[in-house]
Amino acid sequence: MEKNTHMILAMDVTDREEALKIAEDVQEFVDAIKVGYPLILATGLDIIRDLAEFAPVIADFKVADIPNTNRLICEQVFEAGADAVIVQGFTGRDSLDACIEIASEYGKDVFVVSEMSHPGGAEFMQPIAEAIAKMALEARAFGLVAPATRPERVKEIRKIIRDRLTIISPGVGAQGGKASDVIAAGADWVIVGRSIYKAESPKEAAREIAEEIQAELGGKN
Ligand code: FNU
Repeated sequence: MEKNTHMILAMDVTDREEALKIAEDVQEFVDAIKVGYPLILATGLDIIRDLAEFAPVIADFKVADIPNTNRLICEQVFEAGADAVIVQGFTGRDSLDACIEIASEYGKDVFVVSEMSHPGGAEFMQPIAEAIAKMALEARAFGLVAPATRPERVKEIRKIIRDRLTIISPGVGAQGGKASDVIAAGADWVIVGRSIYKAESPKEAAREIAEEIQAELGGKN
């Protein structure tokens, strides 16, 4: 995945035409589009290929099953045209390895959730987040998903993985996180959903956040 704008759009609308229109409008400001259950259950798996015309697609299925089922899920995701898949880490090393094995067969990427961004994410996941980050590093995942709502946690995760894995960070805007803070804390990409797709002008909303990120980076990328 190329790192230009440092921004990923979470496309959680449930209408195909709306999704395609937004993708077209904001494509210059995003490095990838993340799709998950809301859009895929509403419109079908083909939406992945349709959106891939505009930007690489990350399939946010938070895959969390036994290795064999994980393997079958990841095969479907990559056959459908996704460039990356988001999987849970708490299911353990064998489950993660199954996803990474399939991803490498397809030449695609796996992101592992270490700790979720909502308040409940601090309840059970935060205490095991560092261990998940270490496992993802050892398993050679492509990156981690860490909370933009808690930039200090992104900093901790960054210390563990150093520059060997990437970090994508949801929770900017609607959940209270600030793009520049989480980029400063060490995230490679912020993930933004509602603040863009619910804005009166998704394009202008995306432009504003992209500019905030560029200002934080001061052109150093
Ligand atoms: P927005 N998401 C998240 N927190 O928010 N995949 C996590 O810890 C995580 C995620 C997703 O709040 C969420 O499902 F692992 O509207 C949604 O698609 O900006 C997006 O990130 C955030 O959307």
